[in-house]
Amino acid sequence: MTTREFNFDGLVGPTHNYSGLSYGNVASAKNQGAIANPRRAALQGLAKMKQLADLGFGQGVLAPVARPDLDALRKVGFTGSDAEVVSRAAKEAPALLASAHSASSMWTANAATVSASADTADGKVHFTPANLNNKFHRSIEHPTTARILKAVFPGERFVHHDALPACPQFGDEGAANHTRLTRAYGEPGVELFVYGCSGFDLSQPAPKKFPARQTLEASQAVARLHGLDGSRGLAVFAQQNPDVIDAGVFHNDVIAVGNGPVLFHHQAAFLRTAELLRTLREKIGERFASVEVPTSEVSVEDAVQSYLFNSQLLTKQDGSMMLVVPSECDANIRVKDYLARLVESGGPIAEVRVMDLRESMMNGGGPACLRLRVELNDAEAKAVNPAVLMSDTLHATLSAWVAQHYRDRVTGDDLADPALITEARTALDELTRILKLGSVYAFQR
Ligand code: SUG
Repeated sequence: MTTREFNFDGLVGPTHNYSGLSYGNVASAKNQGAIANPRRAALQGLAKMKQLADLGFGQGVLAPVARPDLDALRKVGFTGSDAEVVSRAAKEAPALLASAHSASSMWTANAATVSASADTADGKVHFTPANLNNKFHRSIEHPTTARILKAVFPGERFVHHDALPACPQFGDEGAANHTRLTRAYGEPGVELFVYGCSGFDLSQPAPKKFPARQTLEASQAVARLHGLDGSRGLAVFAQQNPDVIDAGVFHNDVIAVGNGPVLFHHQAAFLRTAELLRTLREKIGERFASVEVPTSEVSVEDAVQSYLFNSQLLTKQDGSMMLVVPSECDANIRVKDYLARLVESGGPIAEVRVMDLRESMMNGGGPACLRLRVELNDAEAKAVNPAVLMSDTLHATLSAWVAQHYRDRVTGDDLADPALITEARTALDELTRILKLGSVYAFQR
């Protein structure tokens, strides 16, 4: 039986826009008010999926949640017809209108935390959708995300939990703060949960400027739910360095990425680095390798600007590793030079591949944000809804679907256009048929 990693990328939805909704995310703030191109954004994402599928990696696609979310606006007091709700929100609360339109579900690293069956006490793959409690526009994703995950991973091999209680003490951002390390796929591993602060013990270190979105207690709850009790896989909890959160590292995957026995991370990523690396070496054994990037070579600021660590670290068929980085890494001379030295060094990372994901990057979402990793053995892979697995045909179908339904320009003003509601619904209704998801959207139920 073979076990391999699949990446499930989020498809960018038709209302992709730049509204500066994510305080603490430097790119989101910087690009507030910029003109978005949803069509280009979706095609960039599909091109990444296609490239990785062509290289032989397991690749799937996750549908976006439906936007605008008019129910979310009705819940906060906007009444009347759909068009009236949108026009009142545009006048009285533009930030709420933007929240209801955000295409943020594209960043599926935040969709859920996933534990491999090799790690869990009951030998099943576990999913906990992230409550994304720190930002209103993201906190309204999980009900639909949960339905989509159930439609993609059906049957008894998969266990779907509810999102954690929706309060800041249980703030949970999903796989963006979770990395699975293992000697080899299919073997029990260490699930590394990285949190920003304690939700209950306020005497613990915490960032001073920007919010810590993930709490220790949320990470512990997910580990308990998934049965990571050490009988097979083991949960390890480590705190993010609060200073890097204040420098714009709003998720751990902006400063570290792991795969197999390798952890690629910045020197300043964690609060107690030496202790963490010792634990990982002890649990994973000799093959564990830390590739630590020193501040003297790449500053935290360059890491945040280039998204060097928001890369995909993938094991190729020959066993060597490849790093998929955004083109912003190529444009930053210090990062580019570092990557050249990294490949020459003869370490575990043998290749770097650059991809253009600019539309997503302008909202702070790089290659790693756009994908949810799921390790699957043969039997589990067979149980996945086959309509979501990337192929030449699916890529062509989805590209044509995007070309037919997506605008190439969306500004803040466009969000008040009621025509966007119908356009998005028509597109997504058709998408659920292409991906054979059933009626996952509220407007279909
Ligand atoms: O939650 N940006 C997302 C980016 C998420 C990146 N994901 C990971 N690092 N895994 C966020 O901050 C910006 C939307 C706007 O400003 O319009 C936004 O939601």
